[in-house]
Amino acid sequence: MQPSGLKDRLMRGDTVANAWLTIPSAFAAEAVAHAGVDSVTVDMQHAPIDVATMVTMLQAVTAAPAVPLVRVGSHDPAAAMQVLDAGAMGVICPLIDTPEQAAAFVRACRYPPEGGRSWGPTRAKFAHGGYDRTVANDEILTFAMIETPSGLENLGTIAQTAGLDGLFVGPVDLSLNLTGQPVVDLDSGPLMGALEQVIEACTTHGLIPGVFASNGQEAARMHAIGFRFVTVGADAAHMTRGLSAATKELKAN
Ligand code: 3PY
Ligand code: MG
Repeated sequence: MQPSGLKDRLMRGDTVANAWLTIPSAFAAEAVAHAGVDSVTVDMQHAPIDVATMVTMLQAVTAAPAVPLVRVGSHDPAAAMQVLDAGAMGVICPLIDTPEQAAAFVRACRYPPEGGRSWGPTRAKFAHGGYDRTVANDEILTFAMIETPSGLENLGTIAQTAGLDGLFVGPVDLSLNLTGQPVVDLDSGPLMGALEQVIEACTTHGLIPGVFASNGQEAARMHAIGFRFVTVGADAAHMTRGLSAATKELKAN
């Protein structure tokens, strides 16, 4: 099994640019994976992407110089196991509120004796040049999403979960929970304090600090406060912004 190198880079302290896929299309995934990003995450939580389409998207990413990851839609251990068997090299799990949920998530991503992942890397073995229990346990990235008041409250214990690699902030849900609005405001309000708490928990417990950002400017600000696994935006949003700017440019002349 070929290591992806992504975990190693993150553990060494590198910053990684991650793109977010919401369009259910292998071609869109391929284009995004060639944009110079280090990793690409297929979003199975909010995007209209079914399992069969997700497989074609992972295939497209695997053929490009970017590492394929998936955000699963639920805490069901079967969801994490299925995307790993399909070839994801890491899993982001939404809405982690408790250390028990974090432990169950990590357990689904690690083969025994470290965890309870069932053997069956049906596509992963072709995608990664074979599949090996110990290499997979070392290489597969696990990110628990912090995006609720309970997640924030339990940060200290969630961060101590054995086998967890990183915390990944969902700033939109976190803002919705903290302010009543799904609006990311880094300049006023409680979000910045919450982000700093997550960075501190990662520093204390040796975890990778990850976050979603919707554009380059926001990503740069997240990086400046300490996040190193940084999403630089989602496919559909970048497409809309680019085309909208081009249309405005045309019509301004
Ligand atoms: C959030 O910001 O809540 C996310 O889940 C990012 O996709
Ligand atoms: Mg969210």
